[in-house]
Amino acid sequence: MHSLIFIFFNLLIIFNGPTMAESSSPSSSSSSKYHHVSDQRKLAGIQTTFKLPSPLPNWPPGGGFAGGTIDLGGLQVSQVSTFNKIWAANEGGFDDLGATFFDPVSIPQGFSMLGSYSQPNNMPLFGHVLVGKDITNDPSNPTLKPPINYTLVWSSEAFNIKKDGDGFIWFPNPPDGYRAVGYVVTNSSDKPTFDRVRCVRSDLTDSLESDGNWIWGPSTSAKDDEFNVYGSRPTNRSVGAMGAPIGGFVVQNGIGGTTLSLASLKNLKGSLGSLMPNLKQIETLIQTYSPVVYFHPDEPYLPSSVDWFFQNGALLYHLGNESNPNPINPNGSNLPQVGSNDDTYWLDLPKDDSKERVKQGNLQDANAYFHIKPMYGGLFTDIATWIFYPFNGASRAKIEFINISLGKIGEHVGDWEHVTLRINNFNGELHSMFFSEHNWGTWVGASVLLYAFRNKPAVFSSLHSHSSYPKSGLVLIGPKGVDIGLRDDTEDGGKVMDTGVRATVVAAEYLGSAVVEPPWLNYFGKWGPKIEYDLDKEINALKKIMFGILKGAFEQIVKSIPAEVLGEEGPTGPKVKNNWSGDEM
Ligand SMILES: *[C@@H]1O[C@H](CO)[C@@H](O)[C@H](O)[C@H]1NC(C)=O
Ligand SMILES: *[C@@H]1O[C@H](CO)[C@@H](O)[C@H](O)[C@H]1NC(C)=O
Ligand SMILES: *[C@@H]1O[C@H](CO)[C@@H](O)[C@H](O)[C@H]1NC(C)=O
Ligand SMILES: *[C@@H]1O[C@H](CO)[C@@H](O)[C@H](O)[C@H]1NC(C)=O
Ligand SMILES: *[C@@H]1O[C@H](CO)[C@@H](O)[C@H](O)[C@H]1NC(C)=O
Ligand SMILES: *[C@@H]1O[C@H](CO)[C@@H](O)[C@H](O)[C@H]1NC(C)=O
Ligand SMILES: CC(=O)N[C@H]1CO[C@H](CO)[C@@H](O)[C@@H]1O
Repeated sequence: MHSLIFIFFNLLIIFNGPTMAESSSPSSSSSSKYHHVSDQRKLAGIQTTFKLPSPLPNWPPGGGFAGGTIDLGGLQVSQVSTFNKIWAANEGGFDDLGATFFDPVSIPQGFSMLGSYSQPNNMPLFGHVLVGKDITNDPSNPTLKPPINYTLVWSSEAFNIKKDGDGFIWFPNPPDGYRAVGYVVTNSSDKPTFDRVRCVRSDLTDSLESDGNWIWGPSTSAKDDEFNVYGSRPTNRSVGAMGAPIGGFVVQNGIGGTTLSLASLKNLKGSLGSLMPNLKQIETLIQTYSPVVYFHPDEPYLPSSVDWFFQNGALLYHLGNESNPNPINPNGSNLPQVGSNDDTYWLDLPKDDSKERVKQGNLQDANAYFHIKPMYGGLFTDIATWIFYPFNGASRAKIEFINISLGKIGEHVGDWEHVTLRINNFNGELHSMFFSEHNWGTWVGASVLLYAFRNKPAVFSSLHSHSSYPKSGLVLIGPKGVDIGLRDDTEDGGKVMDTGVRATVVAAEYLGSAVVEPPWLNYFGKWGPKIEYDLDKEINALKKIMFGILKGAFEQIVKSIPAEVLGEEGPTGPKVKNNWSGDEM
């Protein structure tokens, strides 16, 4: 993961809803030694209800994990994933296929709706929305109350689009001391009845924001000056933050539009550990969902275990004593544990002939390292899956039909990459997965993922740079609308790693001392040396092999990479990355 690039091109041709929608419908295949995946399959639409390819295992017993309901502190929540369609737009949104709005049905006895659900029509129906029940037995201060009125936020009446009748979106006006946590959707202009939905006592709420995942708007891409529907997430999303979203949507009514803001729920009980998987449950989760990583057939720089890297000659350098690097103990126990990003230490490849061999990694021995953490008030378990590559190859560029290797640009020693599984703590089902790409990334819902076999999602690692993608092919990172950019190539070419085979849980802070962190995890120095090269020299060397219009195009690419990125700072380990204790993005 070189910190290069992504943000510096004013974006880009990369995965988002529409691209993914072309991909795959998940399917199972029998388990054999090597599983080719095909992403030529067409994703089913909303008429189909998504199910994971294989049945869920029986989770080992213990604690509140997969317990079906969660007590947030006088407010019990349960999740409902059976829906009654209220209204659909059949135009606009992803693939111009529209979106559908639903109410939860088959709500368990005693529970009430907290808000409606919505999703795009171009993917199978897959989602849930929380319903709530007051369990305080205190009529003077209940945790739920009906709204006292509704405000019409939007209606489709003025929109000349293909639609199933007209849709109306209402904001429940809460009584004093309560907040609305979801919208109500109707297919008539009559105000919904007050018993349709409940508002939540303010102390059980936190702030909510759009998660940036577009669900629908009247155009085929989100336009700022139009009405748009997005997924939602709590604003405060650090590990252990208590905001808990109901799984509904938020709307943005053009520029300076609606100010009626919904809240997220908040877990007042706090004890997130009781909702989280214990060690046995973690093992089962990893065996169920461990990502399967496909490397490019031309990839020279494969992963290794950290121990292999240390045992095969990696060296620890200290500023001021560069001529005396030290070998590293297998588990990293002699690495400095300074607890902050210390620029005075770095690792490097061995100096002898084994250098080239170590750069290539050792796939047979490669481990995957897992970090387990509670998210969103304990509603989800995030399982970050880290892979170590001794070496990250040079960036590659595409200029029209020509491939160019950018010399030394982008190369570095010590490359940490990750993907993150997000597991639903009500039932242990995979909810979504984060793919990290350079210093950016993409969330993909479980219904859109490609599965290598059983319930194991496929990950495609890009040639040289090891960015993670949910499908194979070329991704061009660069200015929009031209056939020029840095290229991330991924392909299912026979080199593959099931991260569940040599799986090591390296951190799960909520389990206290049950998981012992390996010493290398608390080495906060650099995993590779700072790379210094003469950029002009590199560029001029490359320009010699180009001609005419290509020279200009090439300069355009290289000039968009800011100078500070080119004199790379040296890569850091998992704990030093921004989101070790935060949400992805
Ligand atoms: C209109 O909404 C009601 C629920 O209020 C639902 O039962 C009905 O099916 C909806 N009509 C259409 C055409 O979707
Ligand atoms: C409910 O809101 C409407 C406007 O949406 C307003 O005209 C009406 O007076 C309100 N009713 C109550 C009881 O506040
Ligand atoms: C976010 O949540 C954390 C953990 O509960 C808390 O310490 C912090 O104050 C919160 N930040 C904000 C801005 O609410
Ligand atoms: C330099 O490194 C060597 C080998 O680790 C060590 O013996 C020596 O004390 C170090 N010198 C300084 C000045 O830190
Ligand atoms: C790391 O390895 C050393 C031997 O090289 C051993 O003494 C130590 O106990 C190990 N530490 C851990 C945390 O595994
Ligand atoms: C460019 O590189 C990609 C990925 O390695 C390869 O598939 C493609 O054939 C190359 N194109 C040319 C013109 O060499
Ligand atoms: C690199 C990255 O994804 N950083 C994000 C980490 O999470 C916070 C929010 O929790 C975002 O603001 C960062 O962009």
